[in-house]
Amino acid sequence: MNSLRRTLLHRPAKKIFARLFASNNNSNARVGIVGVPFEKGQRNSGVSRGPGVLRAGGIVQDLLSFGCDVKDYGDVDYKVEQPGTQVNNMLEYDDFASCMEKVSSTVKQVLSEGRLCLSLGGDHSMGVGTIDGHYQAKGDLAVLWVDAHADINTNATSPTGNLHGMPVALLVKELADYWPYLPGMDWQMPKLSIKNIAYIGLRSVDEYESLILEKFGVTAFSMEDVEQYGVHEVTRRALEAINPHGDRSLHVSFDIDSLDPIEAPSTGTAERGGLSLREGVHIMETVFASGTLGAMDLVEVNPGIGSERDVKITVEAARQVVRAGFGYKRRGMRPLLAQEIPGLIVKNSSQSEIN
Ligand SMILES: [Mn+2]
Repeated sequence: MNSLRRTLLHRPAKKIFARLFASNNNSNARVGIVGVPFEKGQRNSGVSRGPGVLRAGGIVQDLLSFGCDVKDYGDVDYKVEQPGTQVNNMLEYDDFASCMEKVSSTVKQVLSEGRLCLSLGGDHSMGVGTIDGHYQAKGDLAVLWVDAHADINTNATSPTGNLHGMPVALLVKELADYWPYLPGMDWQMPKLSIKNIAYIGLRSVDEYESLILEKFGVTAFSMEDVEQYGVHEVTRRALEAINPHGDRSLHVSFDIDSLDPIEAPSTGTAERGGLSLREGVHIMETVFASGTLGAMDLVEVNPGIGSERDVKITVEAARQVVRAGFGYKRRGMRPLLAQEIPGLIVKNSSQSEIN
């Protein structure tokens, strides 16, 4: 007994644990990161700096720390293809159409290279690009839209003309006939079924949006549902409704304003009475456990809003939500074995804060 004990004590801890645990609970996810510094879908400046502050805040190191293999594809860059093209009640339409085409092709590339895609916004209009790219790579999708807002206005119903309130309406086939012809958007076909989208966190829904949700029987869990059933049950029901057999690739579009402004104050359309950070993390832990995640967006972090402390806690909240989605467990992770220590590939080092 004594000699065995001595032998163990003379080995490095890593080796002992390598023997004790044939398997481990680390993630080993392969992740591609895409920055989308686009802010023309709304009127607050600053949200284009979201990808920068999230990278600087440590979002990449977080993923590396528990075994993810990360490739940073840098920020999406675009040039306006048809400058001056306007569509009624769609602000900055020409920039939007050109940028989202690039976002779509980049997300498609990440997924086709066998990685999960994490897109960092940017405002929520980028969901048109990320979900289109995901659809092109994987076909029939399930979409979980975690947000205080439904983002399902058309240009005919939007009270503001802000494109970040319209992405869901642009993506779903059931609303295709409600749009005029959209020049420069021929690359984007509304293929997604509204039946395969579920919302969690709603608490600021416009009148016509409410009408659409009701008319199409959309799976929508607002804050009172979270209160009544609890976040675990709501998430379980949402995933069951949009992906009953688990055979669709899941896209989670996570607006940081789904969280209560106490948790995430630096965002452009904050609504009080939102999800706690714990509830946001729980949603993403449940998503990871489902094994269906294909891509995630983290949008609307705006470092131009609030104090330095506000920005800091907003970025920290975003980091916790993201790492949960890619396999981090609050009960703790096991140490990485030597062969699992991941690499980091940076495609465009000038756009990355890490090195
Ligand atoms: Mn929102």
